[in-house]
Amino acid sequence: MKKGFIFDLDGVIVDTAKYHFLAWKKLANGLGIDFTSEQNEQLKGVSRVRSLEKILSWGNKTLSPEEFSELMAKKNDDYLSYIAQMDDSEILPDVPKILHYLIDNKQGIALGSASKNARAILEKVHLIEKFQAIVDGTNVSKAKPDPEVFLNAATALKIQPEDCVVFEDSVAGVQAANAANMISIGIGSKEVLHEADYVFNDFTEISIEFIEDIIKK
Ligand code: B16
Ligand code: MG
Repeated sequence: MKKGFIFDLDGVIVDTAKYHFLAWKKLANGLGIDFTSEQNEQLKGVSRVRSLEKILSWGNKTLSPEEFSELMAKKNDDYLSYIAQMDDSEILPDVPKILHYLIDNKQGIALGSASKNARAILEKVHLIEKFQAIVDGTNVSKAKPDPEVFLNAATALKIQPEDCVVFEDSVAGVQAANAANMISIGIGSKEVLHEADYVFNDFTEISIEFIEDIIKK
């Protein structure tokens, strides 16, 4: 049986939330807005535009469209300077183990991320060649929790949505996977990701036996 395994990027394959945090904090503080790590949590899986809109609403600020675009570009430049330092050591534990098992067992493997920087990050950590399909923020029109990103990944893999499995760390991403009629596997806290079909703190808790069972389902 062949299944499609669709991986979110930030928070699943690598922890780039810490870099988003540094870049957003610099931007927010520059506007006189406080920005906490709790607020950063709420931006996980959220698009860049929507993230800036949320920060501005938290700080009760409005910007002209020109200022908005300028700050978005500035934030991304800062974020890219952090990404530039990334290497394979930033891949989260046991992600390669699961990827290699899936490759050895001829399963479909795709990326389904909101990030417009997904390809650059996968290249930095030398994982880009493991993915048969990459769907990211550059080729979706609707953000998670809309299922578009995962449905496009299923189409690219030529695998029916009900035969796909999604690994996700954000609530919106789990909702998107469920809306796509896929098996959702939350990576993170059970309290936060309670809508997922299964939840693990991280990949070190996912056994090969579990993956075998999922493939047979
Ligand atoms: P970028 P994911 C998401 O990636 C991040 O979780 C989210 O914090 C970020 O704002 C979004 O990508 C857009 O990223 O600014 O690089 O286009 O979790 O969907 O892989
Ligand atoms: Mg994520």
